[in-house]
Amino acid sequence: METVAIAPSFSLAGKRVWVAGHRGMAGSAIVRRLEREECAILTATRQQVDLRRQAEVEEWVAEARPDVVFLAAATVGGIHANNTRPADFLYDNLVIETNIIHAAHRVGVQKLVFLGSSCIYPRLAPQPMTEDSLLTGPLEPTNEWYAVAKIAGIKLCQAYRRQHGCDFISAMPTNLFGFGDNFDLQQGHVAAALLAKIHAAKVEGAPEVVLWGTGSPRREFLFVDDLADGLVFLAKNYSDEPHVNVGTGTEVTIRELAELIAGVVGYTGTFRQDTSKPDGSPRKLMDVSRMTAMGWTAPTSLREGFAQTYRWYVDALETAGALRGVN
Ligand code: GFB
Repeated sequence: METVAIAPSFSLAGKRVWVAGHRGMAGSAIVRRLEREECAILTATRQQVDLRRQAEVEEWVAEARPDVVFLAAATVGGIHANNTRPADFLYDNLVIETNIIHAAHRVGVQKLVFLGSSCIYPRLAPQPMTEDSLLTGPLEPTNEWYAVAKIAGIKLCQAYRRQHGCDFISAMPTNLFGFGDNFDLQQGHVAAALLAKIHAAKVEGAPEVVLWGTGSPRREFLFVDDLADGLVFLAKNYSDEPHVNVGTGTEVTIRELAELIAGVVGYTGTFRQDTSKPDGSPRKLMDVSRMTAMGWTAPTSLREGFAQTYRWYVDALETAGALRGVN
């Protein structure tokens, strides 16, 4: 097994911790996790700071003076969103990470954790994908814009570490799901889209649900609250240049995912594949031996994670329905 140097423990106690992107699925999970630490959590709304505007970011960071930053702010989406909005995915993500990383350096942030993505690896990287497979081959075309921006973020952290001695680290989450996901059928990722579609089919009594692509691509899914726990673990225990994969090390086909979600939702209809829609990467499975060697593994099973997410989703629909009734 790989050995990874555990850094002398970095304490969050008494620190001012900025979660950039706290309204998003990953950012809000990080806030939930940090509530168990003895730190002050800082957040900024979009009205307070447009993270794409350098002057606004620098001004806010200079005033807020965070000691620690979790950089979870990003323009994200599923395969269709990535494929059809390449400028948003490249521009927004490059500029957000550049502004925050540079501002963090200027005010002397003690620790910054940058969030990347498993799509940084080559489309046909050997599986499971080790951190070392970065930049060894061509990217998956449906999300290369997002991937290029995230690779730049890793390199920014490494460059500021080398040139300025900043303790900036990068974590690469695998495909995520959980509370606060984007359940939009066009823009969302597969996990949220299938949960929403399968729930709607159950409620409407529809006999079948359409899945995009062939159903055979393989993906790894991590419950977002487990991701947040892994990120806090890394903030405390890791301080080095290489980025670190955060996943479960297990995978399912898209078809198996649909069947698992149907079991959670209680849907008994069938699935039809729409092969006019893209498959994307044939397989994306993380090698998580660096995290495992440091002593962290994801605690929540796929079924339990989806059961919790489904309960959250039904509650959110009911709350939205009740609010519509009031207004
Ligand atoms: O999560 P997802 O949209 O993106 O999953 P990626 C796409 C896979 O799920 C493809 C299939 O194989 C699709 O054909 N699929 C089946 C569906 N039904 C659906 C559906 O209703 N909606 C969606 N969205 N897909 C993402 C990147 O790639 O990986 C992100 O787009 C990020 O930027 C993430 O990097 C980690 O897994 O292909």
